[in-house]
Amino acid sequence: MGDRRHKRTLRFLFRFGGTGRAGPSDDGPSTGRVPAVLDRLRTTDRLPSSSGFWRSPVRGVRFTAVLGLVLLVGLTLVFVTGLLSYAAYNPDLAPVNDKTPGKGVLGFYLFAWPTGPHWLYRLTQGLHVTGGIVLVPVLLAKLWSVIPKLFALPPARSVGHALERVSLLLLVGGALFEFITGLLNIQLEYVFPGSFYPLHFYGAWVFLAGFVAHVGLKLPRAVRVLRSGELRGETDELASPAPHTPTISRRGAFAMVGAGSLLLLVTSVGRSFDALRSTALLTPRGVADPGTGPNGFQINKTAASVRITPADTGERWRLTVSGPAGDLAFTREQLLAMDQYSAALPIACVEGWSTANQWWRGVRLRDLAALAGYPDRPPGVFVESVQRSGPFRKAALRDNQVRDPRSLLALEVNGETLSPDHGYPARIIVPAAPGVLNTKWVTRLTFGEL
Ligand SMILES: Nc1nc2c(c(=O)[nH]1)N[C@H]1C(S)=C(S)[C@@H](COP(=O)(O)O)O[C@H]1N2
Ligand SMILES: [Mo]
Repeated sequence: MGDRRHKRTLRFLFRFGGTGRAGPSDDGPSTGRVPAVLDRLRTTDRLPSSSGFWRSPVRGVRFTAVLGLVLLVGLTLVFVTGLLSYAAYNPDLAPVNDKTPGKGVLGFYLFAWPTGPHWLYRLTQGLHVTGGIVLVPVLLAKLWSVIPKLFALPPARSVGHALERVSLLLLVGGALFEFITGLLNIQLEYVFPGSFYPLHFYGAWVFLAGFVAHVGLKLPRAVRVLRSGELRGETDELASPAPHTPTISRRGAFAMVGAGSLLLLVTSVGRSFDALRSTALLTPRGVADPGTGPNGFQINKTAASVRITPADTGERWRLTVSGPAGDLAFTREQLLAMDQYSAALPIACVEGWSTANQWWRGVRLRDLAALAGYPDRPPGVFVESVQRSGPFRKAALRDNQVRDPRSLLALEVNGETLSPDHGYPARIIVPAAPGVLNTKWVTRLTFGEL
């Protein structure tokens, strides 16, 4: 029967615009599918705007719906942990912490980042970065599954359809932008000096606008399609009208996407766990080999890379503590003579990597606040390092962070003097805070004035 239909089509093509190269004898053995010669003749199907152009038998609303639901959950997690990451910087506390001062109402959700549990930022930022990496194959598969619609003509059938397509532009453009800026930032370390934060922050909100619109429009259908198991009378506008013979089943296609995500997961999670660090193939290391021993853990920037010389941190170095009691200067020996406290805390970087707890030892920030003139309820503190240029050489900490008895001006780590690369002579360590707030090579603490 199919053969007869082909013949009819052939006759039609011969009368209207056929090339004349093919004759009925070229029809070849009947395969029940469109003969190859017809493929060449139907020139309209060679345009991506024609549904006949897209012939993968894998495409279909069910395939797209499954990927869509995975992304709904996954991207929501990545978005929320991203917002948390911004809040964790304490941007509303002081201009020095805020890379997007023009955010206006987009900062509505900011709150005082807590100091516990001490692994909080390790968790949220690990989820943000590793989650984003793992979702890459799902995102690509989802975009592939709907690509025929990108070329569908007319571009807009109605005002509603035009609005929907604009929302898709925000969604797809926003998602690709966020993935690309995020991946570049963690792979290449600050490729957009200073501008990564605003790009990634505003891009996230553009993405969200498209995401919310898209979920609102599509979620009911996706759930219906997946619940009922079949399309009851609905057309599958994503399925090819003339699919190729399958070379992979839908299940196989899902398995392929899943395997891609799994591969990214096993080569990424190591960024969050010391024992797996060597498996984190996709994680750049600030310093390829931090060595062994007490100071042998991940180093973000070395002292040399930010041009800190032994003269900056040697005999002449002082810690200035200021507050209502005036300016007090201390040598490292004087700090070591004060009451020393220990805290087991990790370093957790915005780039997603984190270390296990390190055993820090030094002077409590609240004790230094008391010396500065705040014996009871210490306020926040403005921290400055000897570093003369570059980002993250200054930071502001909130009062809850100063008050936490585990917040230290650390002088030692894991039982040894801090190494130059980990912030000798003194560095900040605060529970649950992002690495950027753990200023190294500290030289001045100003309590109460941020
Ligand atoms: N002065 C100064 N302190 C700094 C930084 C910096 O660039 N300059 N980088 C911060 C960042 S982004 C991180 S993740 C941690 C890393 O600490 P580590 O190198 O000891 O692991 O240090 C923080 N302290
Ligand atoms: Mo960092």
